[in-house]
Parts: sequence; C-alpha cells; structure tokens
Amino acid sequence: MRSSTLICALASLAAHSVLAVPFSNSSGIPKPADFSKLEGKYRANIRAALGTEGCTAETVRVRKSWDNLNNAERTAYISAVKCLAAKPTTVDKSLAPGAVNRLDDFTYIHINQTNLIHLSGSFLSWHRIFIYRMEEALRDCGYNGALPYWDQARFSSTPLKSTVFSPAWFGGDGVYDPSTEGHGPYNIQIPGLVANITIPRPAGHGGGCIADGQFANFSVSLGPTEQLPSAEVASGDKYGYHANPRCLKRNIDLPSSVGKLTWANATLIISSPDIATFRNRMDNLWHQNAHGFLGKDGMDLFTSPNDPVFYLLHAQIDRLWALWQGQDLAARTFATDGYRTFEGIPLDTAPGVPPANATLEDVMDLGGGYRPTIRDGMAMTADGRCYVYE
Ligand SMILES: [Cu+2]
Repeated sequence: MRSSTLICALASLAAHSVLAVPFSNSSGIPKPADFSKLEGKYRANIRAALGTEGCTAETVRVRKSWDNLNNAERTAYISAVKCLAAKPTTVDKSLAPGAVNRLDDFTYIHINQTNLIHLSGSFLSWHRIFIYRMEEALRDCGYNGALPYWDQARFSSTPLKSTVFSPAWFGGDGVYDPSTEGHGPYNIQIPGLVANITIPRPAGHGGGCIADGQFANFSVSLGPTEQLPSAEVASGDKYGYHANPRCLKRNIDLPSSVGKLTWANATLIISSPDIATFRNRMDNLWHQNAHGFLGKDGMDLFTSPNDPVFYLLHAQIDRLWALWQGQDLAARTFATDGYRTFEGIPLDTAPGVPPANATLEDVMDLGGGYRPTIRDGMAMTADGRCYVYE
C-alpha cells in the first residue's frame, strides 16, 4: 500500500514537471526549459558585451516583466505616465492640432511614420528607439525604473489574469458596444498607400470605454486613423491629427491570445535562423496578435500608442528581438531586411517610387527633429541605450 502511494505521488510529480501546469493559476504558465535556455544565452552574451560607451554592469537598466514588479514599482510607472499626460505637447500645432500632451508627442510621430515603420525594414529599429525615448521621457516625470514588458506567453490562455490588466493597473476590457462599428468584426482600410489594403479586425468582447483600472477616465485625442471601408474621408483629417477627445477603448479578443501568444511561438520566433524568418514570424505570430488582443485604440495601426499598454507590448516585441540578436551578437545585432514602406507598397505622396529594400544607412524620423539611421536603433548597449531584459 505504502509503496503504491509513493509511486502515485512520484508519477504525479513527474507529470507536473513534464506537462506545463494548466494555465488558470495566478502565476500563469511556467516558462519552458527551451525558452529559458535561449534566454540564458542572451543574458550571458549581452552581459559579456557590457563595458563600452559607459554601459556597464553598474549602469545597465534591467527591464522586467510587469507581472514581476512590486506594487511600488508599478505605482511609480503609472504615476509617471499620468504625469506625461498632464504636461503640454511639444508637437507643432500646425502639424497636429489635436495633440494635447507629452504622450501625444509619441502618438503623433507614430501616426506620421506608420506607413514606413510597419511591415518594413525599419520596424524593429524604429520601435526600439521609440520606446527607449518613452523610457527617457518617463524620467522627466521622476520615474527611475526601466520600461516593463507585458509577458504575453505567461498568461496566453487566460490573458486577463496578468496583472497588466488588473483593475489596480491598466484595467481590462471595454464595456460591450453592440454596434458593428464598435464591436466588429469589420474590415478597415489603411490610408496613405497607393493600394487599397483591407484588413479584417476580429469581433472582440467589448469595444467601448474601459471601465476599470488607472486609465478608466483617461482621455485620448488623436485618431482613430484606421478607416472603415465605407467611411468617406470628408473631414479633411485623413490621419486623425485633429482633436477628437474621447475615452480610451478596448475590444479584448481572446482568440488573438489563446494558442497564439504562447511559449511555443515565442520560442519559435527566437529560434529563427535568419532575420527574414524572424521578422515574418514576429509579425504574423506575435505583433499583430498582441495588438489584436487589445482591440480598438490599442489595435489601430496608426494610433495604437494611445493605449498605455502599447509600451509594454512593444517592450515585449523588443525583448524577443533582443533574445534573437543575443544568440549571436556579432552576426545578428545589425541583421536587417525588408522594404522601405509597408510591404513595399508605394505611398500616395510618392506613387512613382517603386519598392526598395531598406538599408542600415536609411534615415528615420522619430519626431522632434531626431533623425537617426536604421543602424542607430539596433544595438542594445550602445548608441545611447543601455538595457537588458530579465
Ligand atoms: Cu508601431
């Protein structure tokens, strides 16, 4: 009797260590060993590369999962975001009359550059600089931590169990909006390209104003920019640069997370043999699904920085790129591919410019007169940046 009980206990222990513990517990899905191995190699390589350009083991910022921060760190981060929301915009009002605050400085340049920086060769580099500038801007508001990331894989089966979406922090879904425009599914069109690109958007569970959390009464102004195909662009405000004060909305779509933002897919992305494979998997398996999960403001291709979760979402995108680069820093830090525009489609402002591949020397626009090259945005512990992911 005793020995069979012991065997049962051992068998159940073994089952737990082999199978991922099912998802619904509060600590989420455990990180699998193959992911940890890739992460370990990244950490060892990036730590060994410290010591140049003033980026040392003492000065390096450590970016952590939001779920691993303590409440004091979370409070400090949210306070700094709200502080930026209370500071006046620095954007030229003739460019974006609807820009209100320092967060809009970021949303404005993201709108302005959208057709150049998505599904293109500058995607990874531009967004790395973009979120680093947010990390810096938060320091103007007294925050001295690093940008946290939203570790989607840990809660891919029960994403709203992540503390990111807790009523104490970023809040959860928008209230249910029964209209098709609010709720979906619907198709949207992307302005500014010579081709008529139509993208399907899922039917989520909300669509209205977020009802809880630290941003429940938060007002956003720029956008939305994605257009329903039936919409006339009669307002003369094709990109949503004019003031449109409204609540922050979400339309949470579980199928964008469950079975998609998984440890298996994260591991597959980091295991990509080359940059073309990496970028393709990153966009199709992860980036689009992470935005698709949020819905509404956080999914608008142009104005998604309106949802403060954007910066945690993109810190995770940046982390997966960092882990890929960190497998072989010498060969991968500056690996690049992709067109100069969205899928290589000409812009309507330059319809005669044929698709061309981006190069490391291409100049990007990050706003405020800052125009770095693609190369400038690729290193993690040089060119003005100094951070690692934990
Ligand atoms: Cu973006």
